[in-house]
Amino acid sequence: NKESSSSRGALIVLEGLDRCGKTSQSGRLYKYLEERGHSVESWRFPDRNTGVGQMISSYLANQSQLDDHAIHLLFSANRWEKRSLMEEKLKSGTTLIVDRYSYSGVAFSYAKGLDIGWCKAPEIGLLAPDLVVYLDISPEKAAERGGFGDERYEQLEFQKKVAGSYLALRDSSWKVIDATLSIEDIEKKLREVVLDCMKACHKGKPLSQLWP
Ligand code: NYM
Repeated sequence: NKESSSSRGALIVLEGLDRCGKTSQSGRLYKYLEERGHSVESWRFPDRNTGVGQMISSYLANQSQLDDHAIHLLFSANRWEKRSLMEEKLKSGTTLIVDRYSYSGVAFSYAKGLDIGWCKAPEIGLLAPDLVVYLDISPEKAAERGGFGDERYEQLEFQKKVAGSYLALRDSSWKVIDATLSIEDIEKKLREVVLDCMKACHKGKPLSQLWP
């Protein structure tokens, strides 16, 4: 029918510091939308299943060393290798919930001291999210959560720098949710902003590209 042929899925991105709760929230959101009959998929970056993703995974586990610029470009390449599939899915009406995206790419590398313009450049032309949700937690609180410290970057001093990078990247379109609220309260707020965004996409909001 007319509506389904013209309506596309929404590109929803969750961002935040390590241990902010993104992964549990994207899982819960996925389940909620799926149970309501929406066409939806749960994605994450890095996607560790590709060849590039395996190089990234070994770097994060401290099993390999790479120049800061080189790993930055691998993270970006990992998004580029999924770009056409992403566009296909969105155009065919599937909403994508994406756990980390280009903002993580820039935030973590900028936190190492790389030039922010250089960090953004390889992301130009990737699909722009329809919604960016930032799960806001202080680096100190995040560090207290279980599992922190298992991978490269999961150290308090570095996370403080990443928090600063995110602040530099944030714009007024981002929805910021307090990540120290209860799981249920976060979930409720997340659903609200996501459903609004999906409606706008169904009504014909065009897909656009980074950086707007
Ligand atoms: N990360 C993630 C980056 O440094 N650049 C990127 O482009 C992306 C997508 O990888 N500490 C970092 C952030 C995380 C780590 O992510 C792995 P996760 O969500 O823990 O799998």
